[in-house]
Amino acid sequence: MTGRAGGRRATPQEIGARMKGERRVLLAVHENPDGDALGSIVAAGLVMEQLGVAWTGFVPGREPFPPELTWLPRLGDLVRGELPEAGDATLYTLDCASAARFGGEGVGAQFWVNIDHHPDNPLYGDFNLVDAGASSTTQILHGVLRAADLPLNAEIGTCLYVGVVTDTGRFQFSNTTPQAHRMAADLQDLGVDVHEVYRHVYENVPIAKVRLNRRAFENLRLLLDGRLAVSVLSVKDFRETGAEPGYTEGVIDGIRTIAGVRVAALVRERLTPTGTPELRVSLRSTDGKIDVSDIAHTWGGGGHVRAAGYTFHGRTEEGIAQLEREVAARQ
Ligand SMILES: [Mn+2]
Repeated sequence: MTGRAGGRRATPQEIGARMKGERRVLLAVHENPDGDALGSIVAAGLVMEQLGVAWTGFVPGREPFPPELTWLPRLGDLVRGELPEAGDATLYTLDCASAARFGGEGVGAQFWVNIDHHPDNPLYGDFNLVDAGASSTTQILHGVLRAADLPLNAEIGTCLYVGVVTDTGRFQFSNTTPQAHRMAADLQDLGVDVHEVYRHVYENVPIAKVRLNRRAFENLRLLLDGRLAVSVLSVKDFRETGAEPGYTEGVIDGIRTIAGVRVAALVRERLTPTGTPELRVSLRSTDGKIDVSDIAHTWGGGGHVRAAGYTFHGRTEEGIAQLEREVAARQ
């Protein structure tokens, strides 16, 4: 699905005004949610609560959330699995590069608001607030709250902060803009405890995740003279370390630190219910010169220039060989 008939770009003020007038909303984010997705959906839910708007939050899939994020408020209220009927509720999708990413193609929403920062977002909503220059979706939300004078307190601010601190790699990645720092300063002024967030997100790692990380380094392959680093995590690696699927969050950030690496890839093997092999591939471009979202598009995935992902249907060696060819063709 591309745009809806009559769909258009909307300003933060327009989105904020619409939020104030809502009676019921359905909030949704993408499958395998990261800190930005969960921070966005929970922050938006808390804002709705303050406005007296009834809200339902939906996260596709049934896999547990990444352990470093389970302390966020209201996660237990989020609906998993099947997308609920929108009914008369306005649908807000957050951090979703495409309608397919939250499983919502054809969802019966009367009005659809699309808030995102992925450059390849096709503006599928009735209102689209898509800013590829924003470091995180929570930064765009913060802009909406400030532009329309919507409720913002330390609890909401903490959720917004989690999105920006994780999506910018703790204010280190190339998307760390002055605006990201200004937002962080504003949130700190509201009472967000940044060290407490750091403790929760980065010093609360389950030992099984540390072991999984070690496996990722043990399984590392340097290809194309060290310019492509690929690590494979097999079903066996998860079983033997006791790690859950959500434990891979951030593992690729270790792989990308290796000197000389221009593209880092983390390949997770999965078996579909029918028993056919499937790979979830995450990609990072370290210097930004190789557009990994372009590579991800080859297999129907997407993302940003420097961070993207896709699903490969086939065997691991074939998937890696094809990835190697695509990277080689772009350097
Ligand atoms: Mn994001």
